Amino acid sequence: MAKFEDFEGRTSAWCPGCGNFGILKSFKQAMVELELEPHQFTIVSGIGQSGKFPHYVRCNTFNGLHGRSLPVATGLRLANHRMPVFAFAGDGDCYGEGGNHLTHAIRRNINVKLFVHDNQIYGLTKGQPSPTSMEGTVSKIQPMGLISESFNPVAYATALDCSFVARGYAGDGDHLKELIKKAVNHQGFSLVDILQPCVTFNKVNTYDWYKERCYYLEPEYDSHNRIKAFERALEYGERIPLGVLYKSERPCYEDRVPAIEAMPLVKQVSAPPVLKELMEEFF
Ligand SMILES: Cc1ncc(C[n+]2csc(CCOP(=O)(O)OP(=O)(O)O)c2C)c(N)n1
Ligand code: SF4
Repeated sequence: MAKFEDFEGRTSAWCPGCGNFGILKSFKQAMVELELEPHQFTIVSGIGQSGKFPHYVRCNTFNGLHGRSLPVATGLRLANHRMPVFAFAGDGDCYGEGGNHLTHAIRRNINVKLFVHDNQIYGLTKGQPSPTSMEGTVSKIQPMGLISESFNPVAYATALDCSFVARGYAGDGDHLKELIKKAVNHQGFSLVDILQPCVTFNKVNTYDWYKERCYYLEPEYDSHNRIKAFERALEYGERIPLGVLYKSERPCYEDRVPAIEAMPLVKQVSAPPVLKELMEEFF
């Protein structure tokens, strides 16, 4: 069985105190407890501080383009649907530039687990407001305050009947680890929006700010009740619920593709020789 240290990747370039460290630790602990070995899963990312995540985990990885972690993850699942695929993205990466991919991954119900590092800011490009920044946020490029309303990812995903919708917090590693395990064990597209303090550029949504507001869903909370889930998903401000907000058991996309019913594409006979010759003409 793999140990925590077996997932050790390269030395991190994140700022000391960044919420990303909590996410990294919880993820590795979850892999250990799920008894997954580094070679047994793949993680993909887009661009941003969150996009560096695959550099810091020893496993199969792919660092894609800004906003494009989900198309890559979808392709990987169709090539080998026996391999768990975890997508990591920033709030700007996923809810901004990659928003359209999110919509269609939810609609298709591709069996990918998406973990969004939601620091309510563009971290890597030095603190511009992102889709989840609160209205009125003051930044260097919005000195009079942000005039757009904030995007609510968990309400959006619930409205789209997303198969698994959860919210975690980078400041509570044990709770986040359990959420990651639940998302991995769920069959279907899973979104875990993770509140992540950015200690360098986001001086509003700090560890103290979250501590005052975050609360845990009660044990008797019914995550299958979509109307109630939507009510909870809309809560953001004075109180912020953490936990599995919504679950909907729907068939996964991979289970409905006839071409991979018998075996994954990677195990199927490779292209006929004539195609190989044609391809070689291009090199
Ligand atoms: C196509 C494209 N557009 C814009 C950029 C510039 N860019 C790089 S990272 C980034 C913002 C990342 O913010 P977010 O996704 O919130 O991640 P964080 O860095 O906060 O983790 C932007 C706009 C890019 N690299 N590629
Ligand atoms: S800029 Fe913010 S998000 Fe990026 S590493 Fe530093 S604290 Fe983390």
